[in-house]
Amino acid sequence: MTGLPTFAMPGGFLGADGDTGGGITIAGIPFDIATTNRPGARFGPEAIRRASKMLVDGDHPTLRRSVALGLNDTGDFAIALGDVPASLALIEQQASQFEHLVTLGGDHSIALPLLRALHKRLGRPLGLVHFDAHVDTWPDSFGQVYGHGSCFYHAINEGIVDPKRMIQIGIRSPVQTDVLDWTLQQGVTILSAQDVHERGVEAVATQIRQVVGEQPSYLTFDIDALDPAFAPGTGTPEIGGLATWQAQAILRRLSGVNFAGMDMVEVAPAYDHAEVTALAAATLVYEYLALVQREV
Ligand SMILES: [Mn+2]
Repeated sequence: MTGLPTFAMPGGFLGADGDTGGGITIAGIPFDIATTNRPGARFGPEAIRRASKMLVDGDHPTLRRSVALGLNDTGDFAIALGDVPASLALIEQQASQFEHLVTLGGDHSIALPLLRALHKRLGRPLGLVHFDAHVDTWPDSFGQVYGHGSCFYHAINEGIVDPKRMIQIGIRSPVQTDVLDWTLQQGVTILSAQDVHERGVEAVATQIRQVVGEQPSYLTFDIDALDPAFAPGTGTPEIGGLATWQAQAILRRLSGVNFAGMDMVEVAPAYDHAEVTALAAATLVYEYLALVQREV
């Protein structure tokens, strides 16, 4: 093995540099003022990038080539400090410049402007594969309209996401019955964490494929879909969640899904231990990259 040891590599995700043009672009979004509980996800991008370096000392074990090849890391998006609506507008504007964007959050509110930008680019409603402990379809969070628990309420109402092609995986938090009922009435498929445990990863992957179909889809991954034992570093942890291996095994079974982008959100390093949350987030992004590169 030659070259720099992993810990000495450049600071981009998987050691990727700035824009080499085309392909897939990584961007960080250090934004967490739309959180409802513990803040801190503004430090997520930095922690995920640092943890990702350990993944580049060999080829992907099933893709059998380097996931870092041809990857760009454009750095962090600008945000408007202290201003949620202005930040969401800025995020949408910056996201619209990239063909295939993978973002490192940041809290989940960033998914709305990212989906808005992608919807404009593709000109049709998207399918959504949504890993989370929370449905994130609250009309507001304690009065905050664009809080991190409302991103998919807006995405559905704005016609950006087709709720009949939307599936949530890992859901288990307390939720008002009217919010849950509204979500189901839109046609969203909800798989609880218990469903995943009881049915197994193969059945879950099959159902994801059936729901999103062949049209373009987006992957949004709230790290709190994982159990706090595997991902303590997040703002709103809920017990009974997915094991890291389950999330990885489900993702690896989604080859062929027409993914047009991804975000990894809610990694809050201040509550992490031994970087396990950051490493889980980095590795799941790595699995997504391997998945979409398989289609090239
Ligand atoms: Mn969540």
